[in-house]
Amino acid sequence: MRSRPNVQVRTLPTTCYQCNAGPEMLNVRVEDGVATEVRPHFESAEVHPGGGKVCVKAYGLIQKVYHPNRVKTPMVRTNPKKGRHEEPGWREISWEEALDMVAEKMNAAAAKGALDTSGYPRVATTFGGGPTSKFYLGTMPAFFAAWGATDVSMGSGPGVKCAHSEHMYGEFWHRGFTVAPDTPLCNYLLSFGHNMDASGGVCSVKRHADARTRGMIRVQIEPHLSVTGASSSEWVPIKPKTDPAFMFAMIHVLLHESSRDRLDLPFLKERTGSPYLIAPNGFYLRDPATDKPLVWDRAHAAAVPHDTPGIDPALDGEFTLDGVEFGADGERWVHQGAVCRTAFQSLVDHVKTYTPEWAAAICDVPAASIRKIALDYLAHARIGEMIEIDGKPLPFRPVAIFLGKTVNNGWGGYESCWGRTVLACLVGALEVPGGTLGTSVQINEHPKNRNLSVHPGPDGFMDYPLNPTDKENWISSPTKRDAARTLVPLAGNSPRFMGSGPGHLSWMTLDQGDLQGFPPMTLPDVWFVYRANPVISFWQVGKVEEVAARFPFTVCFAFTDDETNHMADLLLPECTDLESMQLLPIGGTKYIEAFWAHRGYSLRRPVVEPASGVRDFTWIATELAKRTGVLKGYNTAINNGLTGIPLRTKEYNFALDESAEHSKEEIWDHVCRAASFEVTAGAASDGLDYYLEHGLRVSEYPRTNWYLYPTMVAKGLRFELPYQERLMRIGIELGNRLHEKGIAWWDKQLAEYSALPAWHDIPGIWEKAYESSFDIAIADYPFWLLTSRSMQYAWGANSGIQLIKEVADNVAGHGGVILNARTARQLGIEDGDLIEIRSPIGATQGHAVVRQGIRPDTVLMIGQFGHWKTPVAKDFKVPSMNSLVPMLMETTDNTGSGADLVRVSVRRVGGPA
Ligand SMILES: Nc1nc2c(c(=O)[nH]1)N[C@H]1C(S)=C(S)[C@@H](COP(=O)(O)OP(=O)(O)OC[C@H]3O[C@@H](n4cnc5c(=O)[nH]c(N)nc54)[C@H](O)[C@@H]3O)O[C@H]1N2
Ligand SMILES: Nc1nc2c(c(=O)[nH]1)N[C@H]1C(S)=C(S)[C@@H](COP(=O)(O)OP(=O)(O)OC[C@H]3O[C@@H](n4cnc5c(=O)[nH]c(N)nc54)[C@H](O)[C@@H]3O)O[C@H]1N2
Ligand SMILES: [Mo]
Repeated sequence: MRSRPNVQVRTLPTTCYQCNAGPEMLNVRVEDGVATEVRPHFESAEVHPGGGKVCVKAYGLIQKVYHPNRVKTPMVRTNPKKGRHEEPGWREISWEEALDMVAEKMNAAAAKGALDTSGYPRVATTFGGGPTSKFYLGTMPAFFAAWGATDVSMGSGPGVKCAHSEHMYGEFWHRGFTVAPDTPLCNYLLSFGHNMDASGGVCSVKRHADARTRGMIRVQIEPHLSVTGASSSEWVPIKPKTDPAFMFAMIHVLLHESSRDRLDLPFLKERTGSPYLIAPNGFYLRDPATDKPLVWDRAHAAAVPHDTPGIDPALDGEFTLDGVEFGADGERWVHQGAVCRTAFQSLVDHVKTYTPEWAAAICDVPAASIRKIALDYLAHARIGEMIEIDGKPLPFRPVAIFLGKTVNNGWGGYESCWGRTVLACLVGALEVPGGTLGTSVQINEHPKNRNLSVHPGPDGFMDYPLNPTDKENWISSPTKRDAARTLVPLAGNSPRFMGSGPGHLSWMTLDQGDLQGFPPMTLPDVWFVYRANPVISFWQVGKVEEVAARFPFTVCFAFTDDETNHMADLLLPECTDLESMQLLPIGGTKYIEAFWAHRGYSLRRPVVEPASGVRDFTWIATELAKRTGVLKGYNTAINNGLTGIPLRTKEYNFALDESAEHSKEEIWDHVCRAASFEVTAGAASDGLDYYLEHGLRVSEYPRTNWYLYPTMVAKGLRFELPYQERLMRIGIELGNRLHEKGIAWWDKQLAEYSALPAWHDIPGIWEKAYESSFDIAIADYPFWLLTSRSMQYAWGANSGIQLIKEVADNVAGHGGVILNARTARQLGIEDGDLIEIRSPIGATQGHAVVRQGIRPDTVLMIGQFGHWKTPVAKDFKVPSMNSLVPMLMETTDNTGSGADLVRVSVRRVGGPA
């Protein structure tokens, strides 16, 4: 860059967390107080798995801070009518007035009682962007903690659209809220619809490139050829939502077409529930003296408790035995001479008919291809080999399976997650080097190290904070609008897992009427929205838009106008990425492939003076705490660690004076001191100045912590696979509770609690749901409409930034509707033609992008657009699937999630623009 005389130039380190592949460091060049350039942060090259490089999205931050359409002062609505076609009539007001107004509404709500007549919190928040919004909220979480009952369950994009089923099953089975391959060591990777070269961020892109250079084979199995598919060894165009059948057939090949001793038998015997015996009613056969599940010990030819030392448990086989069996709700059977198979034998029998030929017809993939992939997977697993990590010998199993968000979510999510995890167990590749890893925990403690969340639970497995399903403790009336604790045992109750139940329940019932047996759905008195745009990012956005317009008092933190804050009563402009301050946890193991060999903290800091009129979140939180009378509780919450690190522990004390008001610098200085102490194991306690100068502080994070296996061995625990005895029991109990209340509308979901998931017509669920809900013939909607990530865009969050669009326009697939060349020919459509895409609930239009790289029965829209208010984005004229996907109980799975897909028709309506 040219240098000009007398210009003060500084390069300041800060942190980007625009999507959940982060956070990562960047450098910003600032000339005379103006941010002019984003640069890599090579200072962290040694610790950052991406070598300090910066993601494309970070380069948009300069235009973001100087966006001409920014909201730069609080604004109040003057038009009491709300709706797409109502102008809000924004009037500028002072921060004093705005904060007083919020506090007055909150205090008025509190005066009526924290919960409303239906038992729902009167204050609700919708924070978007996966988990990332929390890392921009400063001390707001401490404010809400001090405030009390807040409903975090009104759905926006994240949650039910987003790896939601995987979050629960992954965390249940192996503390994997998010699951990833151990890419640095993996040699053979199957990806069912995970588009990591777009969605994985810098660490992932670099790691996958390095892995492919050293010879890792990556097979991309997905209906459309994503950027990831395009750089993989092979693309397998599978039919949408049939992935479980493919994986079931792989299991068949491993169990029925190759010899048993090619599997990891010690892993199956010692680290899984495979040898457990199944009694006649489908639950474990137990020892009457200890209640422990029994296994057949080949060494002594006897049935013994699973944890008896020195035994050789049988994997295969059927035995005639005595014992007890526990069912649901305390049911107990005593057996004499009962015929019992091992869990493993049950699995073998279960997949007997799931041949590659059987799957071929379902998945529309040749049987030979499925068989070859299964055998390649097995051949690459290197069963029996060890590798040294940080001086410790660990099993080396360099094969993994990665699932994308439409595969691991909604119906088919359970089957896919189970199939993937069972395939890992068969070759001993779960939670070991080279294999499949969990990379974060949210439902369990402890976020800083997954291994600390491993505690012995029932039957030799890990414990798990299931929501109660027994008669005495079942939470019969929902505590939040998504009813997670009532309907979803696996959701747990962690404050860190925000979107834990069917987040669309509120939108659906506010629109379609109440659910029988549940209290009437209510609107919250006060609704806060931040970095979420449910009127664009959710399903059936036309309905969401109508319901959002009915909320009595909506406060939106606003960057520019957007479709959701168009319905707000108050807009509050906060300091954005380059203007705000927060200390963030960095490294360790986190979402997607952000697992590092270091862990610590990095600072997001104002690199430029904030625009006049915008305020830092920490200041906003403190002001709200004062005005609502919770300042002390707010300070206590900060001291207790609501910013991510406690200020007071047994080892140190950097606590704030709880009765006083503190500036943002003071608060973050204390947090920084605690962070320094933690990272240096007590050697340092530097505050804010250190992080302002250096940007981050990390220490080594042992790579052995990436793997749960050593902890499982040390604690003598087994992974709860393949047989889901516990899930079967809670499913029956949940059904009993709901039926006692006369609730039958969750019965389809209850059927998902099976011990061994069987194939059922998963795509057919959508087809039947549409036919029964809309009086249509599904044949009139012959195509599956899917969506896919764009690397340049963080959801819709940066769609108003010009530079991002300029880059994206150079990447194939943006800007229209991707459809297959043959399909296009049959429909008389040429590349660039204007086409209509119609689902049973509506129609939208866009330009055809004709490609070979998509199945003939599939169309695809990249990203989430369809904006009608967001500046810049509203002129894209790019359609969105979200106006076409209905919210239905039938398309909701037992975890409460759905999937981003819908059946549509396609027709030409005109030529190119
Ligand atoms: N079609 C389609 N829809 C999808 C998906 C898809 O793949 N395709 N994916 C789904 C998934 S998995 C997810 S997680 C969700 C995400 O969906 P959401 O979490 O709802 O996120 P966005 O749509 O990105 O909304 C972000 C909003 O924040 C605003 N914003 C951006 N920066 C700032 C800022 O600095 N300050 C303030 N105050 N506001 C800001 C933007 O203007 C935008 O309105 O989307 C879901 N929806
Ligand atoms: N740059 C960037 N990165 C992001 C995000 C972002 O917005 N921008 N968002 C983050 C978030 S919140 C999430 S949830 C993740 C999502 O990350 P991914 O899971 O990678 O999600 P997508 O790219 O939406 O979808 C991946 C692929 O799924 C395929 N697909 C759709 N349906 C099916 C099916 O039935 N079977 C199979 N086999 N494939 C199918 C599509 O072809 C698509 O290419 O990305 C995260 N990372
Ligand atoms: Mo997501």
